[in-house]
Amino acid sequence: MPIKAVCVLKGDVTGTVFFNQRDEKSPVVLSGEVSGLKKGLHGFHIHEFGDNTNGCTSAGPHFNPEKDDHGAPDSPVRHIGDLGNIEATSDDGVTKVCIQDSRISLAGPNSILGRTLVVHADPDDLGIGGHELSKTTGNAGARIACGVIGIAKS
Ligand SMILES: [Cu+2]
Ligand SMILES: [Zn+2]
Repeated sequence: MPIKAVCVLKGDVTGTVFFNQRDEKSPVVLSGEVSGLKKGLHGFHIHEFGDNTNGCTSAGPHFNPEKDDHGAPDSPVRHIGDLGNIEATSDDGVTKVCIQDSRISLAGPNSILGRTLVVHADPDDLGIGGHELSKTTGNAGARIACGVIGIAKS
């Protein structure tokens, strides 16, 4: 039974991202788009809480049930919520989101349902930038849009 989720991003930029997973053991496929980004890389993460009461700040830190350091999506050492970057190829255009990830899930202990997807102002340095924040946030800067990931109609 496939599982589907959706997130509507709101803030300085806007977007919609769909999540599809064939079954609990399969990778999650993200597809969608974000409009209005500045040209360049933008950190893209699942944060722990689905709480937006004080804007994207209330979403808390990166979703990290295994208490690891921040890292690249393809690194064995990463937060579960670490999805790397999305790249805008021009200013204020539409950026396609096309990500497949095997660590997040839509069910079980690594489920991202009810958590927050965040887009950042700056590039995620994937844990290797040498900044004091590299190992916790990738030094990705401000949270410019976010939305809670909810169950979608299948
Ligand atoms: Cu983030
Ligand atoms: Zn992280």
